[in-house]
Amino acid sequence: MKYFVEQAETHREAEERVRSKYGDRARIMHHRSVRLGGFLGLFTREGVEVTGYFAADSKRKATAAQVSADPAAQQSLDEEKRKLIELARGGDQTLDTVLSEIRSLRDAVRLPASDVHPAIAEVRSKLELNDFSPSYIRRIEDRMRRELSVEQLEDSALVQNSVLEWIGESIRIHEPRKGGSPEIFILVGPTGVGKTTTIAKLAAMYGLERGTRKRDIRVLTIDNYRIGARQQIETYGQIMDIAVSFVESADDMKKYLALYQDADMIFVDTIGKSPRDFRKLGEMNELLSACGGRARVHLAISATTKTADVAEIATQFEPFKYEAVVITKLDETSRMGNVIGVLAERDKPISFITDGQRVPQDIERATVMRLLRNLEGFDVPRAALEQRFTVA
Ligand SMILES: Nc1nc2c(ncn2[C@@H]2O[C@H](COP(=O)(O)OP(=O)(O)OP(=O)(O)O)[C@@H](O)[C@H]2O)c(=O)[nH]1
Ligand SMILES: [Mg+2]
Repeated sequence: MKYFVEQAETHREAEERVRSKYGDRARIMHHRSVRLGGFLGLFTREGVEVTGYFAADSKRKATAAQVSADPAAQQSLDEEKRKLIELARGGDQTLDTVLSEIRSLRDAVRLPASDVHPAIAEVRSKLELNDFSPSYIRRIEDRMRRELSVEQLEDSALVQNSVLEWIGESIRIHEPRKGGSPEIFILVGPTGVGKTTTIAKLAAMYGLERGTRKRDIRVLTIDNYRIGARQQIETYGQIMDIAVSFVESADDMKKYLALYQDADMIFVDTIGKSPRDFRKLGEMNELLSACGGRARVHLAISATTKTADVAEIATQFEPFKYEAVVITKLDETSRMGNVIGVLAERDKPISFITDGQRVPQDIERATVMRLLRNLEGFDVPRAALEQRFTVA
């Protein structure tokens, strides 16, 4: 089989070049971004390289679809098979010749499957760049094939906006429900994801307005064991003038809840747990169950977590019946397709996003736009998408 390689500045230019140079039998198999031109590695510019092959002459070889529909094509394929068998029987033919005939026959039958439109291939590589899982990427590609015509696939802005809209649709944003008073907010999650920092940010966000007290806020922490942990939350409490109490048992928890029954909100910081430490997770769940059914549990997951780990965390913290996820450390990565994908698959909403170490500034309510804007390689058109995803 004959192959070709062509370079150009854009996909469309590369395709046109292939079509005018090689005609209708040229099939593009693969494309990739390359640097073009330049001198000694300097002054290069972005470009595209396409690789492809020449489809078999339709008079001689038929595609699978044609074979099933056309008796003449079937006859031609049978003829190919017969020749192949004869070749295999003929003692003077080498195995290589036989194998090469098998390969060309297989290629003729498989042709349509290897034709991936460059727009689909480009979206695939952008989604891979953002760490979206193969199953999430497959769903987006299927939707492109189903919902976008060939003309629409040529329109790169339209393709990008459609894909961003579909990603946006897969993100669920948590809608806080008004519970009884005091509201109890519990944050659980793996070690070091930023739970304590987030609790301090939330306490400030809900409790203070322009530095003055807005609501009566209390903080409980069940992290008494590690050196420094107690001091960390105590310091935040002192800065914000918010009372912090330390809880060691379910009885302690009940005692403090009774004591703070007139407060507006109680935030509960917890000890970071490995999602594999089932025994400790169980113990903590028992302690937290003293808060009763009206407590709202949120799970903190760092945006920097690997896909497989996000899935494991989401599963192992399920016994806490968390109703939403706080994504932390968004400032540390733009590759967060993993988190978006896993939460979309589990239909879990996102409540808050934290994007820095500063307390209390670096926290905001999650919005689809904020998450889309963080994606790598997409140029997010604010006006078009903001209208689509603005929270009422
Ligand atoms: N870059 C960045 N760092 C953060 C963010 N949130 C927290 N951190 C940092 O992450 C580190 C751990 O934060 P903690 O709040 O102690 O995390 P934790 O989940 O309470 O940790 P454990 O209690 O040990 O499980 C600290 O250095 C924080 O300053 C964030 O949004 N972005
Ligand atoms: Mg902590």
